[in-house]
Parts: sequence; structure tokens; C-alpha cells
Amino acid sequence: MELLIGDKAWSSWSLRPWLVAKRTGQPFTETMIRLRREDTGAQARAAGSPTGQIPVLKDGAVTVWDSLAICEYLADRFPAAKLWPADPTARAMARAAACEMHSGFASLRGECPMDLALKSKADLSEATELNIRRVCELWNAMLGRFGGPFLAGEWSIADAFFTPVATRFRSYGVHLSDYGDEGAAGAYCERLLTTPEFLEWEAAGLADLKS
Ligand SMILES: N[C@@H](CCC(=O)N[C@@H](CS)C(=O)NCC(=O)O)C(=O)O
Repeated sequence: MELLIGDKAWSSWSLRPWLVAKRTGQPFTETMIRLRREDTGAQARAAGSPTGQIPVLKDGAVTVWDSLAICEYLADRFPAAKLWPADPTARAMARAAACEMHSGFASLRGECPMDLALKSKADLSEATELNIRRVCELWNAMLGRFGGPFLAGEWSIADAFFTPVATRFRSYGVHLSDYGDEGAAGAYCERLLTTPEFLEWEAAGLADLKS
């Protein structure tokens, strides 16, 4: 398997399927497409991306070109990795959470792009603050219902989707206690940022910035 990804410090879309691919325990190669360059789209196309965007997974004759679709493909291909919860209720809610992230939170995404090297205090718009409040509400509801340590109990694709969000909260100095959290969401955020897989991604991303 080959995963086309963008710069690890910036590519929030690539981080999600990369974390999931790691959790399969299967070997895969990574091809890095440099973002924020004039020829980013052309490079991605030349490497096999039908849209000129990344991430893309290539597995033999199969090409999958969207982060959520890649995660679903990996869950189908490697059922033993338990990438979605086994319990149908937990699975449905984990999927809803991942889909909400995949298609929503536009203001948060636009105003606070992922940048692993950044530590700042942003002046956030009302729309972004509403997004943060909703993330907090969702995290608290799922952690409360399934008992943690991750959103639907054990780590799942839903947690991969919210890992880039956790980096944004850290980079932009967002304290979840200002948005209705009584501690569980903040602790979960910290948990996402200390998994061995994320730490590996982060170290490589920060090293790339220096090279
Ligand atoms: N919906 C797509 C979005 C992918 C996306 O926006 N990728 C960005 C990088 S993080 C990209 O390829 N940007 C380069 C470009 O558009 O030229 C997915 O989930 O995979």
C-alpha cells in the first residue's frame, strides 16, 4: 500500500488516514507531496491523485482519493484492526462524529488551519466559537456515554478525525473550559495529542520544517 500525503506539519486531511493506516499494523509506503507550492496539484496528479489533492491511498489496482473513504477502505480490508467499534450503537455514533468533522466545522478549519509549529492566541470569530462549543458538546456526550478513553470507547476512526482538531486547539490557545467543558473534553484532547502514532507524525512534521 502507498499513501500520498501532504506536509506533516500542515496536512490535516492526510493525518487522519495516516493514523488509521498505522493502526492497521500493516506496512505502507508514504509519498510526500509538498503543499503550498505552485505545482502541488500537478505533483499530486503525477503521483496518482485523480483530483490533484491528497490524501490518496493506492493498494494494487485500487485507488481511493478521499480521507474518509480511505479510512472506510482500511476498515473493510483489515477487520481485525477494529477501526470502528464492534457495538452497532457505538459504531453509528462514531461514524456520525467522523462525518460531522469531515463535512462540517468550516469556520474553525478556515480560521485555524493546522500548523504543528504554531503556538498563538487567536481572536476567534463568533462562528468559530460556535464550532468549538459544538466540538466540546459532542466530545462530552460521547465520552460520557461510552466511558472513554476515546470517543466511542476504544480508539476508532472517529478519533483520527478529531486529532487535527486537537492540534488546532493547542496551536491557537483554545481552552475548552471556556466553551462548556468540565474537564473530560480537555483530557481527551490531551490524550489525542499523546498517542504514540500522533507523536511519531508530529516529530516527523517538525523535522521536515527544519530541513
Ligand atoms: N475531501 C478531501 C479534501 C482533501 C484536501 O483538501 N487536501 C488538501 C491538503 S490537506 C490538498 O490536497 N490541497 C492541495 C490543493 O488543493 O492543491 C479529503 O478528505 O481527502
